[in-house]
Amino acid sequence: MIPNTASSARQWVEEVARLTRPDRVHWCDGSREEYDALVAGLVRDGGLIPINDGQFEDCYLHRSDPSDVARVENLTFICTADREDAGPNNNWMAPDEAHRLLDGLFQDCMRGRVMYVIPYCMGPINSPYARCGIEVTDSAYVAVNMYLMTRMGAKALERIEREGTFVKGMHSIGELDPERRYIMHFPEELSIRSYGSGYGGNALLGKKCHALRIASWQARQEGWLAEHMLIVEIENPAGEKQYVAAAFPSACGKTNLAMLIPPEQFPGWQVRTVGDDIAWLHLDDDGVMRAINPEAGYFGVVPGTNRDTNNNAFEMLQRDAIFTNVGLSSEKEPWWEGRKFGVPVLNWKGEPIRSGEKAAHPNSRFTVSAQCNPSYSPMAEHAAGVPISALIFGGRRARLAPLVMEARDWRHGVLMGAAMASESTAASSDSDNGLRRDPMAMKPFCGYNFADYWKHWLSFGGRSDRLPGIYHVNWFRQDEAGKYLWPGFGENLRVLQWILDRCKGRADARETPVGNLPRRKDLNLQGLDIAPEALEGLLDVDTEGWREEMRKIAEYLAQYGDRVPAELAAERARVAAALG
Ligand code: GTP
Ligand code: SPV
Ligand code: MN
Repeated sequence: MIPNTASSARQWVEEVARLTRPDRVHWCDGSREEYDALVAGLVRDGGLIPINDGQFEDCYLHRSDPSDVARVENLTFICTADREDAGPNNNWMAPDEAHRLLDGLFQDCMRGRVMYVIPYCMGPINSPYARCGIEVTDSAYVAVNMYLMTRMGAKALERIEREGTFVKGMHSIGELDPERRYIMHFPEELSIRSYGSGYGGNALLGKKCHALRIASWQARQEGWLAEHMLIVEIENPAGEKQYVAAAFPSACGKTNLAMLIPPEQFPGWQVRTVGDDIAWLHLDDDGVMRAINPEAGYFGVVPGTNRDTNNNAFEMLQRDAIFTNVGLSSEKEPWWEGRKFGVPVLNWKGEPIRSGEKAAHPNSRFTVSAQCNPSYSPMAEHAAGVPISALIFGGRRARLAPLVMEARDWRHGVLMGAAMASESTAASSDSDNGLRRDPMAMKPFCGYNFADYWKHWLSFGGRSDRLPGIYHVNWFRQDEAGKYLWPGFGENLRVLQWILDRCKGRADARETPVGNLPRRKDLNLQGLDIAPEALEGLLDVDTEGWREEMRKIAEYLAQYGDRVPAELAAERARVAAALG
């Protein structure tokens, strides 16, 4: 077994190499030359396919193994000494057993392969809030993705050597056999072992494994939060800049909200992206909640991206982007459902398209550096992060959840987050199309017992009187025919404007048992084409439906037994009583 006590990066890497036996070890320096050479190698061996040079400069297509197209929640484990620390929200395995299993799989697994050593820094390299790790991997595809998405290479290694601590991540694609696939986390050792998948969150260990599962554990110990949240900067015509962070479950609109383009009726407004997937939140000395984005790039959902929905994303995909599991058009351009032009000829597996079949996998993704985003905020590089005015939770719910509601106070906001539910999406390979509880959008990502996590969230209530307001939104309400009631995308700024005005005490609301909602007159609806009945549905509170919802939330919380904080249970009871 590889001890996790190795103090220096070099010593640890040597130990990993002794176990895995690669032909060669390559320490990544993070230079563009290195990236180009890795890409050239991938092109030679078919791991990347160059796509239309004329239009898409330095863009490539990667086709993953057809059995390896999303995160695998049923094969993802939190390995803590005490099973209760992982909680009912996680799969658990005893650390010794997990190490035995994984060491067996890793033994000699890199024979005939190159082992890439990727030192990375999650967060601006000079930020006190940033944390480092090293991922060793036998996948050059992972190395190039990490180059686009994290601050990796020489600078990160320097910081690691200075600090002497780092998260130790071992990754091998193994045989890509779904029967021999495990994503294991050892929060007590600050280490990760991932075997048998080359896809996204399973393989790019800085992202979900480190920046959420391991970081959430550290955050609880140290008094901060690691969350599945976008961070967006909103500047109004008066030049006032405000920041919000929002948690929506996977494939429920974070990237799109983070890159929002204001509608025509909002002249002078500017929206810029700080982050699109992960936020690390700290209280500063003045009690202000500040956020950094630990990432430096995006691994975003491709389907649905077009000039109308997300022109910033559309623009940034024209150069230096890697597409994973999209189709190809007759022009040899990447093609996906919702692209709106071009004719698909090959599906994501590289086969000629059969009629009625989707060209892109529903969880096909783009990888691109944040530097390519036309709306990238320079504040994303700010070591102290950005001050957060509002925290927003949201889900994909055809019924019940209104367009927007505001929590009465911090405690009610924590309940809103803990009570989140959302329809499943293609982002996880074990989704079943039903509605599932996804508290704070962290069901797949919280590295410890949810009951302890809610307690940690609640503890912020007593630590500052300058906490952000908490809100809940739902862009996905449908009518009986399945049509979305709200136009979404750029128009979501109307909801953000109300939220930000509420934070400044400049907008009205009506109080209801489930929270404060805008009336029609409280929202800026100027120039919006929406049927009055649709709006009424979006701003309605269905009392009977909410009573039933509160019963379901009680059942859900009961799974966590005595560990559920009394304050949270009391808050649920308060809302249930108010509903009558
Ligand atoms: P992860 O990267 O999986 O964490 O997802 P995400 O939350 O960043 O989701 P993303 O923004 O990529 O959106 C996923 C899907 O939701 C895409 O197909 C979008 O087109 C769609 N979507 C995003 N925002 C809206 C919206 O306001 N309204 C509607 N109807 N669809 C939206
Ligand atoms: C998600 O599923 O929430 C993602 C994609 O952001 S992955 O990196 O694969 O987790
Ligand atoms: Mn995500």
